[in-house]
Amino acid sequence: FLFVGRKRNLEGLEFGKSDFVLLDEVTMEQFMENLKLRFEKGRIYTFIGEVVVSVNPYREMDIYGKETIDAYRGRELYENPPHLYAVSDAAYKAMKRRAKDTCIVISGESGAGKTEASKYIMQYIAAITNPTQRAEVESVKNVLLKSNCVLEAFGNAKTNRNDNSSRFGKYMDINFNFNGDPTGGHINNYLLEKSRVVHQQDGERNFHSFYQLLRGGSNEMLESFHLQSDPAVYTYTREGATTNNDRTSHKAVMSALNVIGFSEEEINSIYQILATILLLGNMQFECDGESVQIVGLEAVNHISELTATDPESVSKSLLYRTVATGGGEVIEKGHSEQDACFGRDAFAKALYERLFGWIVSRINTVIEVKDYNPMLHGKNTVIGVLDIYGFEIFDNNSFEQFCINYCNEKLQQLFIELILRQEQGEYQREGITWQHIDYFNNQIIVDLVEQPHKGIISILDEACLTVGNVTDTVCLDSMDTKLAQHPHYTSRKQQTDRKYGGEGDVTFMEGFLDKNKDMLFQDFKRLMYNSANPVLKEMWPDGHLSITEVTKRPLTAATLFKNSIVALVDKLACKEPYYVRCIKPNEMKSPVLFDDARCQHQVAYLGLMENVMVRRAGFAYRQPYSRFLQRYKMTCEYTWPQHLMASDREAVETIVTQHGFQDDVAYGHTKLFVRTPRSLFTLEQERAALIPILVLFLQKVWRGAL
Ligand code: AOV
Ligand code: MG
Repeated sequence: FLFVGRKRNLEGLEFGKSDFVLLDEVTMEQFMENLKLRFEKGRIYTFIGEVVVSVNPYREMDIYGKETIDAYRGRELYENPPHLYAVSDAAYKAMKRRAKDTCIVISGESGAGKTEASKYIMQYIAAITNPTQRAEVESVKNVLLKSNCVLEAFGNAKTNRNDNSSRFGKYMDINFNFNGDPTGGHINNYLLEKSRVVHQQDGERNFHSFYQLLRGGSNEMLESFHLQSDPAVYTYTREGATTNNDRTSHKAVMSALNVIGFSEEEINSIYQILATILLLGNMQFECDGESVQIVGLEAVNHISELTATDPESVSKSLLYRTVATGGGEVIEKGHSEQDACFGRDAFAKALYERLFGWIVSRINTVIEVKDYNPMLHGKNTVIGVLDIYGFEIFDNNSFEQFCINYCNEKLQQLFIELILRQEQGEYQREGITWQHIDYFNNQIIVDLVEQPHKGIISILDEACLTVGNVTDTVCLDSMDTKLAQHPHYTSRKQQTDRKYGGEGDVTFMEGFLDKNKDMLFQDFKRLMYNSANPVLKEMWPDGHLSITEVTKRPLTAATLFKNSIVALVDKLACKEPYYVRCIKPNEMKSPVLFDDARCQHQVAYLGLMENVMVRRAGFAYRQPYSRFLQRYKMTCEYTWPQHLMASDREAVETIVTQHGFQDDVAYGHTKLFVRTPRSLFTLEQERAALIPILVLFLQKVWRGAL
């Protein structure tokens, strides 16, 4: 009776099954029925074993407060209803108790709730650590949390799928000391969608930061930057309207930058760069028959003032480029009007990309772990949180969607690998025999994209490096020929099927080669390197190279991206993974609509059914003997007082045998494995039936009746 423990917070069956492995049968129908029922009852999280499936509620939920945090802190996964906090706590416990590096991988399509989930996870970790409120730890936590606000302002934008869509990938390591308190962290960012700086699809916006500056910047600031507050005035922000949020967000971002430790000078430089980009966007060129000129020199003066460069160099870099001739001679070549526009846009995009990269590395210098001595402080462990751009299909899909969707395929591959490996590893460690389960293995899709010589990236690179006029269409033709036999390759020209997991076809080719080449004239780099503003200069270290020193064939954007994603996957693969699988319930951002077809589609391509099957084909539940005993000993009359003498395992065997499900279990070295949920149900029911009797009994004891 002493083992009733703290009050458990389990849900009733009217909310459906809290774990998909508990379904009576693993059919898509039952899976969907359960998912829908839970969504409608406001239960947005459901387990598949240790994986949390989340459905975006599209409304504020009262499930993230202090009380909930307290309920999950330090508890085992199955002791509470499914929640992000349960998986966060599991990752934290593994890290703290077993000194394991862990990671939480959040996946799902655009708008499914990944970024929100990553923030709740970080808030949870912040809330449960540093109980003694040590100032230096508090400050690390504060910076980690505030970095979200800054990165979202500069890296997120409204798309047609999500009003706050991440346009970069983010992987954040949080470091912990032997006490389990955060000591620092590191952020890796992946391919920012910089083309958005100069062009957005209908109904979309540029990055939030621009509107925040225009709406939230003080009059003095805007005046000194030569800006007007109306985004409609600027070509780069013309399409997107500001919202009321922009003003409040601007304040929050300024304050976050301060808290993180950006100096006044640095903050000012950040906004000067944004202003420069907006002014660049409005710059026009005209051809007077012979040479190309800038229309209206005022903008040149403003840009030179904002970037601390001289006006002649600004206009020169916009109108000419330095080229090395075959004979080693260096000449200045005037741009055509078209080249000038291309150069201007490439410059604007590069300014933003470098600014973003610089902000991330500046945050990293603040949060990097300093003075950590493993001899003194014990092993330095990490929890990594991955929140990357989700799979997306638009009416027009381009190079960015190709990269984003490739990245999602890679993560799906990792999920397949690790979930299988994790299961197999656990059975092996515990000495249990295990039967293999078959999956659709998307490795074939990953190979199609990344294989050396024959993959899509290689074919693209080849086209980019070929001298002469290789157009997007020529490249597509070459791809159509080379990949004709591939079972998963089609192009719009051949137009039959689809290539990626989404509905409809995803084809993309226009502008691919330019985006892959990602060319920026060296003249712009030199211009920025020569800036008198040290912050700006720092962002362009490669600007000191003269045209003859510049590497002829830099790696292409796709190859750089591929390399960074391969490195990311390696980093994740050596950690103990925890998964959050996000589902978007509908396309209307509605809190009540559950679009069956859309949801089923996501369940299918996320491989959730296979996930349940693997979990079930093996053993649905596993629990360390001590835990099992603690929870169920009350259901067995023989364990008292024998259990005092017996080992935990022997006592568990007694309980199992008494309930007659000895054929349904396997005994591992440290854990009991239960094959079907039925057995556990029996125990749970019996336990639930006993609790009121127990409570009555205890009340009587209190009152002295017994
Ligand atoms: P994403 O990160 O998965 O998309 P977000 O996390 O930005 O998606 O979620 C999209 C929107 O859904 C948010 O702005 C919220 O309005 C709402 N939402 C998501 N999760 C919750 C929640 N737990 N509670 C309340 N509202 C929520 V993308 O970055 O586009 O792939 O690239
Ligand atoms: Mg996001």
